[in-house]
Amino acid sequence: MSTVNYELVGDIGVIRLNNPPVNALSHGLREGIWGAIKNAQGDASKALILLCEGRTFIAGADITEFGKPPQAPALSEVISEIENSRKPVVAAIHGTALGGGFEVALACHYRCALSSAKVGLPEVKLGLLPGAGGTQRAPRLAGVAAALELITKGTPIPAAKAESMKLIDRVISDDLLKGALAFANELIERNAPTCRVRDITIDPASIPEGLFSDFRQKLEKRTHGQLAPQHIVTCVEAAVQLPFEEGLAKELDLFIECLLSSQSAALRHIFFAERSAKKIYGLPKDTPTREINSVAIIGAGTMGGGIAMNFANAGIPVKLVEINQNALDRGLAIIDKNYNISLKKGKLTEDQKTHCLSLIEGTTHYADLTKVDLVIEAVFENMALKQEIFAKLDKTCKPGAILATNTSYQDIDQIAAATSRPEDVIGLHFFSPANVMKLLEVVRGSKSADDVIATAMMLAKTIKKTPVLAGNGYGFIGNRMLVPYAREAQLCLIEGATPEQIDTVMQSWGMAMGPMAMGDLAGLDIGYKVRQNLADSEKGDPKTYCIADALVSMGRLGQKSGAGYYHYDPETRARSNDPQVLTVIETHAEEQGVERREISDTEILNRLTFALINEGAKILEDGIAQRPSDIDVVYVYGYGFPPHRGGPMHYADSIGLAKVYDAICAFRDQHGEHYWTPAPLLTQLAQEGKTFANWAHNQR
Ligand code: T1G
Repeated sequence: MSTVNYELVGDIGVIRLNNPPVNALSHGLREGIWGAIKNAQGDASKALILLCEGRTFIAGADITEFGKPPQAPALSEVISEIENSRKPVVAAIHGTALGGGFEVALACHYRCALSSAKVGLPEVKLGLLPGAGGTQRAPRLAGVAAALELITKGTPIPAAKAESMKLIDRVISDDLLKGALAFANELIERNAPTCRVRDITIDPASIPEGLFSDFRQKLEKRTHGQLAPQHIVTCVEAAVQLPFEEGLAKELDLFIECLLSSQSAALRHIFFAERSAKKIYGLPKDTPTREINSVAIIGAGTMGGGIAMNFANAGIPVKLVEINQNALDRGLAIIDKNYNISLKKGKLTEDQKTHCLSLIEGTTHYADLTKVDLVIEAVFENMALKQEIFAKLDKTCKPGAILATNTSYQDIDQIAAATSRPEDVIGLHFFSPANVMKLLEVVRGSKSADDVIATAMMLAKTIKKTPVLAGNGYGFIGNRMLVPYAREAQLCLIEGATPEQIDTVMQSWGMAMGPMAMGDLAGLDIGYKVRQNLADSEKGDPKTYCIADALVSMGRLGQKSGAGYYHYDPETRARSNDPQVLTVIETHAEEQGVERREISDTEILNRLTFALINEGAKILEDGIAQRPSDIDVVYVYGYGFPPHRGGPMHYADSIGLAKVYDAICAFRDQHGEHYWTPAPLLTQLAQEGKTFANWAHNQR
């Protein structure tokens, strides 16, 4: 329920907005602002302040209202009321003034903000563009080049930077109301005008030749295939070339086009999917959590080091455990190197780096772990070793300590069985590089206690990860779906495609990286080593790995050896096609009795994406994922699935489950039912004309 209160403080009319949790511009709030500004025109106030209760200034339009019938006053009407006020209106910003919230602030005549505040126009992350004048006002204050970066990136900026860009007039160090009142009184004393941003004009001659076209080209490389970014450039161009009202009209047209696009629907789906993933069916909201004030990581390899950084970055002391000092020193050196990379990128200061490193203490003694609240095992994927470690932890760690494994696919219950406290055991599956990737699969064992699960989900927010709860089954959610995806890539390869064709199809469709290039990045020897420990009967269909193993046998391990499916320039690591690989492919196709054929891009795309969807349906049937949107979060945040396609399950809904089902039946007829039997849930929903989203709704 939103409220808008008005109070006269001396000569200043203070308008306080309150619409928990983030003061989104719901219909009620828009009505309240509009009325308060209108009513204040006739009272004794000489200036007005607009500020918010709660944790933040207005954080944007109310996304939950999108797609519903519009209710007056529209945001544009509220903005006009503010801008045409006869008295100066001052926006007083704290928290994050985002999207429509910052557009309201830009419509005010002046803006002040707490030094801790951030402002931004993140609409592009929802497949939108600022639809309430942001593309017209921001360039008038900050300049065209800065506005293009701000709006196409969508990343909020701190108040001080906004002030340097003239987006904020005054930064306030402590008490926002007090500072805003003092600023407003200054304006009154100097009889400051109600200066409207819309009245600023941009001289077209001031724009460097080719600025817009060069920016468009650079942008396309970063956002290929996305609608909103290019439309933002068009809007900013209009801010230079057209009168304000015409620029506003242009912005509205393109905003509506974005709003109605499938890309925006997908991105808004992911926005809410990420938030609903934190909610666990059957776990009461008030489930207690355990305090985590100290952590230990077993294993200082790439993963262990990255995981340790997450906790140090959150200010939590970490003990990093290795079997000997050499291994420990290597691990600590990797961490130092990673911090230096972040330092070079300006992601942290020297002091912050020093502080984080001071929180990471190496040890080779388990005896140092007796008081830690959480241990995360991050050694290589050997079950016997993991069980040995958990048995030791069981004897060493205090009662109530949470014992977690970072395994990427192994049985949590089998690991928990090595302890006397399976209720304290859980999976925390990080993704490499662990200090960068947002996704965290929280894997519940059959005996994991509720408060352990709740603690893991809470901890994800502390270390800035996006958690998704997964059940304990091979590969959990993401890696289980990766198996058929990789399988189909390998089969397309041996049946007639090339690495470049497969990767080009998937990358131009929107995947961050194609499967062959991904294999080269991760290392072809990973799968090879796993298969070396398996009997032939356990390795599966040789057509799905013979090429990769042949390349490894030739010393072509991927990027790390300078060659894999591609050749890599030793200096730049730029990849190029290698005719030698085609020879390997053709040789093994012949050995496997496969007659290579022309494979269309569409077949490649559908075999790889529908394999994901079919496995996702099975994961839902098995109860490994709580909801289809959780699977979407996993694949977008952990596997480079294009967010503007919403994740595998949303994508399936968007093209229609009947189409997916029919295609899978055709693949079954062509390639056999071993790989292509439609999942029962997919079959049922397709036949009922339903979507995965419908199914999720009924599961609540
Ligand atoms: N509308 C409706 N609900 C919202 C919302 C919004 N704009 N933002 C957040 N929520 C809900 C969210 O779903 C969650 O609900 C709760 O608030 C807490 O959010 C015209 C068209 C502000 C940085 O893109 O970035 O303006 O799960 O868990 O981590 O040009 O929320 O509790 O039921 O994220 O502290 C532009 C989106 C909109 C900002 C706070 N604005 N929000 O992060 O909390 S489009 C945005 C955020 C627009 C104009 C255009 C973050 C946050 P529940 P949370 P948080």
